[in-house]
Amino acid sequence: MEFPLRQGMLVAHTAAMTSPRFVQVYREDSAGLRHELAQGLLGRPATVSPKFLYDALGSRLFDAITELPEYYPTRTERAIFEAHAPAIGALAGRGRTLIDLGAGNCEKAARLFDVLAPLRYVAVDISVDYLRQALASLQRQHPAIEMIGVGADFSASLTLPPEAGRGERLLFYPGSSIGNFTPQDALQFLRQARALGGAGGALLIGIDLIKPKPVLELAYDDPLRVTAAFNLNLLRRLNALLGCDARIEDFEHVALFNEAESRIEMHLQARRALTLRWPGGERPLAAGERIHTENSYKYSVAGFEQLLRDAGFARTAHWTDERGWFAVFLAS
Ligand code: AVI
Repeated sequence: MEFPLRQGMLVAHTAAMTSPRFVQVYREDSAGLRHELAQGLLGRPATVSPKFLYDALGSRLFDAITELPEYYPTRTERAIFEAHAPAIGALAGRGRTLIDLGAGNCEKAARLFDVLAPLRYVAVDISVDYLRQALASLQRQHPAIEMIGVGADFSASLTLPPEAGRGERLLFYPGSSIGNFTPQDALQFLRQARALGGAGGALLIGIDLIKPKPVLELAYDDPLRVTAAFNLNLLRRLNALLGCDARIEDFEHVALFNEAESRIEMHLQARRALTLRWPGGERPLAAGERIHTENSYKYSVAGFEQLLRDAGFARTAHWTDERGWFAVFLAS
């Protein structure tokens, strides 16, 4: 203990920075969710928004999907970040506020802390409860980075509470999550991202690219049937949230690549004629009729560059893997 005073000061400083702050903005409106689900089921074709895929079990199933050999996006994106981290860091710049949209376990952003050296890390997810554990342990490892967890639903509108702070912002949206928006909604999202970044802001985003149909379809219909479980879990959510009487054994998981729309579609297909019933409504389904549950759009590099330009980003750079299956874009 040669320098007790300095050491004491260091401990005090570290202690001040070891607690992430949390702000919950999103409030669940169960009547609104019931209405949304009922309207979707009554549509032609019937639909359920993919946002309902992610309850506690659905999120675990998605994590399991990312470990499947057939689901290439997660590991391909990780390899791109690993291979090009110095170049990405050099272009993105150090000392920014890093805003992680859909942070989950915060792992992907944390891997970039070394090259990005953010001053502040804002992890956004639908519920701060999903973020608490991950952020607390990350804060212990990186006491000098100010950390804030925000519970917000940015699928409707991309805004942040004042606690997210200002400073030069780098928005981070990995995993090709933008692929789950229609191209029109993706454009709207990118425009909002540009506005949220403000002057000097930038966006680091992962995009799944068009590739041969068999590769795509296997990634969304794996032989272990984890993706099938992920999709079928929606029926449990329908039952829990809407009071519906869906039986999992009455449906099968369907995933197909719609080449004209450049998207993987997931559906739940009725194995027999049946009627779904819930308080205040019902929806007959013929044998083979489908509930459309998710789109996952695949882009070309040129197509996504154009979308970024249409959203108002002036400069873009991108990195891909050697097979050209996935791309990471930096837009400013
Ligand atoms: C979260 N999102 C980017 C995934 C995707 O690939 O579209 C969701 C998913 N659906 C089935 N498998 C994975």
